[in-house]
Amino acid sequence: MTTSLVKDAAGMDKVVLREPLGATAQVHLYGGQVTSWKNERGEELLFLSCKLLRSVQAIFKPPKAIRGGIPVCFPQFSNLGTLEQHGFARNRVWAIDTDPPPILNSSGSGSCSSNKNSTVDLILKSSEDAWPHSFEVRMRVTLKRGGDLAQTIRVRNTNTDNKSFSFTIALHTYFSVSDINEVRIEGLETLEYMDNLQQRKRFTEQGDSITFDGEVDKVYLGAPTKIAIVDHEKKRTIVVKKEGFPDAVVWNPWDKRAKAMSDFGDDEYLHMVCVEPAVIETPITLKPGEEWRGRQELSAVPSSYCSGQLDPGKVLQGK
Ligand code: TA6
Repeated sequence: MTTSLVKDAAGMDKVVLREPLGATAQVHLYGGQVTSWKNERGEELLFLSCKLLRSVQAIFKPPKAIRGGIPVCFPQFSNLGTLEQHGFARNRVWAIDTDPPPILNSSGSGSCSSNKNSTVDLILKSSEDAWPHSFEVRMRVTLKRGGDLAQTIRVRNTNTDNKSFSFTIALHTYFSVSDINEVRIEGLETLEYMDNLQQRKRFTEQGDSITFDGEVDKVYLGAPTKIAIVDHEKKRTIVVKKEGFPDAVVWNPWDKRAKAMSDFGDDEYLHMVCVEPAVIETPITLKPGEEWRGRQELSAVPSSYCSGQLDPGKVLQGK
């Protein structure tokens, strides 16, 4: 298991995590953003815009956010407030947290990072942000033996007066897919959702798995702890497990919106889908000294109906 701090082509600091079977992950300090997650065969599982990859210097200029990977939307999701779109955490430089407090598991005992995993701890502290609160956001990114990627994020209210604060938050994960027309999402059937393309009007999702034939921008409420992204062509299913995030966002900009985004290739909508654990409907409120915690764990498993291998439905039922 190795963890190393290096510079990328634009001279930006990033941490590279490696596990013995060959899987890797990269986390940029800028935005505290996971920007790569590869399986043991070196296949990239996250989407990062080629526009960015082709000309890092040209496109990637702070305070612009990195288009792809796992941006952290905090303390505001989308335009749900007075701050900039998706808050400021994704365009701040995070620091390496050299002395993170243990992450207490449900039995209250600490779970330090084990040597079976490759881990990095990052921290974002309040500074001259447009947000009148003192806070600490800690994030642990872990590449597990075998290649699963886990992300635990903790928000603490460190106000010294008795002021509480509220926030919305999302891990805005961009997954790489073979062809969006061949992808379906399982686990969100029959759920209530807010449609961001219709002024957040509420609807109920149809009973079948979600497929794509146009722009999608939905916030699923009370989403289950497991969601599966089935990529037929790649015979691969990504399982997203989440804790502490009641909602889940599904987004694909499709063609028109893709053309309108300067940091996104016109056809790149075909090769990505965002599935984002989130807290949107009911913001979190923390009193001074209080802490909120959320977690996502991503695993990529081979799937193919014809071979009788993984049946996403069974996965979601934990079978
Ligand atoms: O998560 C979906 C969403 O909120 C969409 O509405 C779309 O705006 C997307 O995020 C990307 O936002 P960005 O600010 O990164 O362009």
